[in-house]
Amino acid sequence: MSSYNQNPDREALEALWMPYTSNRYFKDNPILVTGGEGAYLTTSEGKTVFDGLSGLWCSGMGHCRSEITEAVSKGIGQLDYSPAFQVGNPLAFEVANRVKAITPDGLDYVFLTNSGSESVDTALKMARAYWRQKGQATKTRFIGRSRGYHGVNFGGISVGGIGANRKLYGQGIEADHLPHTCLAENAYSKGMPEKGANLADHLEELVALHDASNIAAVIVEPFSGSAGVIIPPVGYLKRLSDICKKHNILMIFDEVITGFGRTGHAFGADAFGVTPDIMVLAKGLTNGAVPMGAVVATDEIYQTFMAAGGPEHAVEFPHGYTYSGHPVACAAALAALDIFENDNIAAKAAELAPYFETQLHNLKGLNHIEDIRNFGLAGALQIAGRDGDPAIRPFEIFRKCWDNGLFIRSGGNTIQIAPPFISDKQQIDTLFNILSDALTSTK
Ligand code: PXG
Ligand code: PLP
Repeated sequence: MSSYNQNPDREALEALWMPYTSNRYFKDNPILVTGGEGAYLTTSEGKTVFDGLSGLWCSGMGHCRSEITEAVSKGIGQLDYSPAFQVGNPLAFEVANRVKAITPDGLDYVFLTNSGSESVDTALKMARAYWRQKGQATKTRFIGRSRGYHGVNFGGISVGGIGANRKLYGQGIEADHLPHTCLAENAYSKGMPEKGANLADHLEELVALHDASNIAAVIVEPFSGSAGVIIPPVGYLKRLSDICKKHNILMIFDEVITGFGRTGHAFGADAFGVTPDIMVLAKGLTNGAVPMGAVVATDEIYQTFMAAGGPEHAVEFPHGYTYSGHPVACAAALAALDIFENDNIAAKAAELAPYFETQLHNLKGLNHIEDIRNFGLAGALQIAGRDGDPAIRPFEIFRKCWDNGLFIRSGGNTIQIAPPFISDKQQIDTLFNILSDALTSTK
C-alpha cells in the first residue's frame, strides 16, 4: 500500500531522479505534497499552501474536484484499459467530439496523446507527413521562436528556444527560430504590449534564407508560459499567420498553457483572434487529474491523410501511443470539460483577471523587479540577477513563499504566477502579500 502519512527519511528520497529539479538541494530540503483541495495543497508536515501556479499550470479548476475523482473512480472500475490501435472505446470519441466543439471553427480532428510533449512531437510529425502526402516532401524544416517552450521530446526541444533545455542534448531536428517578443521598451505593459508586431516579419527573412518549399510549419505559443509569460504584441500573431498563409506554411499553436481558460477565453486562439492549422493541447484538458494531451487539426489536414492513405485497411498516420485515448484519462477529460462548460470557467478567469492585473502591477518598485507581464490569469515578474546568477533570487523567493504558504514557480530569471480560476479576490491579496514579503526580504 502507498502511504501519504509518513515523512520519508533522506535515504528514502535517494532513488527518485526528479524531473526539472535541483535533486541535491531538494533531497536535503524536501517539500512533499500529500493532499489537494480546491485552491490549496497540503504538505506532509500538515501545512496548507495556496496553489499560485494551479499545479504546473494544469489544475485551474481546483484540486480533487469530486466530479472528476468520481468519474475516474467509476471509469477505472468499468474499463481500466482498452487497446488504442485498431480498436476504440466510446469515451475517446466523446472526448474528440467535445474538444472539436469548443476549439475554433475549422479545427475538427482530434488526435489523443498523454502529455504536452507528446502532443508537440505528434503535431510536428503530422505537419511533415501532411506535406509529403501532398507531394511536397522537401517541406521539412520547422520554425520555432527564441524562448519558446514546447516540451522535452526531441522535436519539442528542437523548435524550443530555451537554451538550458537544449544544450546538453546534441543534434535535434532541423529548426530555426524567430526572435522572442520580450522588448525592454514594453516593460511593465499591462496585457498585450503595443510595440513589436513587426517582429513577425523575421519570418520573411527565414523564408528568404531557406525558401518556403523547405519549411513545414511555424510553431509558437500564443503567449510564452515557461519563459516567463511573454505576451504577443498587438497585431503580431495576425501578421505571423498572414505570412504563413502567404507562403503555404502551416501554423501550429502550442496551447498547452494557454488552452482551457488561462487567457480568460477558451483558447489563446480566441483571445488573440487568430486560428492556427494545428492546435496542441494538454494540461487543462483533464484539469491535471490524469495525464492527457490532444492535437487538433483542420479538415484539410485530416482529409489529405485519408486521400493518400492507400488501401482501406492501411494505416494513414503511422503514429500513436499505447495510451492514446486511455479510458481513465478520457473519463477525467469528460468530467473536466463538463465543469469547464457548466461553470463558465473561462468567463470566471476573465472576471478575476483585471483584479489580478492590478494587484500584480502594484508590486512595481519592490526590490529586484525589472519587469511585470500578464495576460488573463497568468503573470510573471522578471527579477534582477545576483552575483552573475540570474536564477538565484527567483529560487530563493520560491522557497520563501513556500515556507509562508504560497506555491509560485521560479523559472530562469522570472517568477511565474497562475492562480486557480476558482480563486477569489481575498486569495489573490494573500498571494501578493506573501510574494511581496518574500521580495522585500531577499537580498
Ligand atoms: N508546450 C508548452 C507550451 C508547455 O507549457 C509543454 C508543451 C509540455 O507539456 P508536458 O505535459 O509534456 O510537460 C508545456 C509544459 C512552468 C512549466 O513552470 C511549464 C510546463 C511544464 C512544467 C512547468 O513553466 N509546460
Ligand atoms: N518502447 C517499446 C519497446 C515499446 O514496445 C513501446 C510501445 O509499444 C514504446 C517504447 C512506446 O510506448 P508508448 O506507446 O507508451 O509511448
